[in-house]
Amino acid sequence: MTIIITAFERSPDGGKGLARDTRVRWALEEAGRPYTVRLVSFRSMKEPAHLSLHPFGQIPTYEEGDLVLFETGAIVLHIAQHHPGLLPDDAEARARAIAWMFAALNTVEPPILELVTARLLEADKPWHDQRLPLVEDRVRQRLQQLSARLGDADWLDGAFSAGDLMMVSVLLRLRSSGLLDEYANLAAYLARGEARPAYQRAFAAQLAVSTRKA
Ligand SMILES: N[C@@H](CCC(=O)N[C@@H](CS)C(=O)NCC(=O)O)C(=O)O
Repeated sequence: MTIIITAFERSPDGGKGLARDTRVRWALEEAGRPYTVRLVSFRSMKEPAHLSLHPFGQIPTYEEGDLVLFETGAIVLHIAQHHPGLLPDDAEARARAIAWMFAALNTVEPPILELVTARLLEADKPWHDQRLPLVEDRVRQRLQQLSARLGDADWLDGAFSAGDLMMVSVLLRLRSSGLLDEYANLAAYLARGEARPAYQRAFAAQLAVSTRKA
């Protein structure tokens, strides 16, 4: 069955891979599933046709036959549950990999998004300079904890899984902040994720949208 995802017609990051369609593309590439992409403008994302797929008017969405999904956690989990390569066969290891997906989205991503917001949208506020270090410290706290748990392992729990895919995707947003460089094992973890051929293909595909001729 054809898989269709949505992505920004013009990604605000200009193809740096930070828009969340990249993590879905990555999961599909890891699973070896072909897909097509419907590009949406910011305006059309808020119109009824897209809102019927995504109640919050965002990307990405995922369509496969009658199934329509939104939320990257749900989409990547769906892909991982239906194709080999992203979740271990052992039931307990599988549950732990899923826990890492939730940890990435619920525990690590929120302070990172707070930092992105502080840097991009609050730079002109009179309290910005006082708030920024507080927000950075909340990110550092999570990175410290994650770094301690990862130690010198390649991946979070045994072999690469959807938990790593989601964690690497979330951490990538920190690249420009320089905070990751304070944790050598996390920087190396990120580099391992980005070196995966499936990630490379996903990255190239999303970049091609930004560099295409009009
Ligand atoms: N929790 C959602 C977040 C989706 C999200 O924030 N998407 C962004 C692009 S990365 C978006 O569509 N932003 C435009 C908007 O919210 O209007 C997920 O993981 O899918």
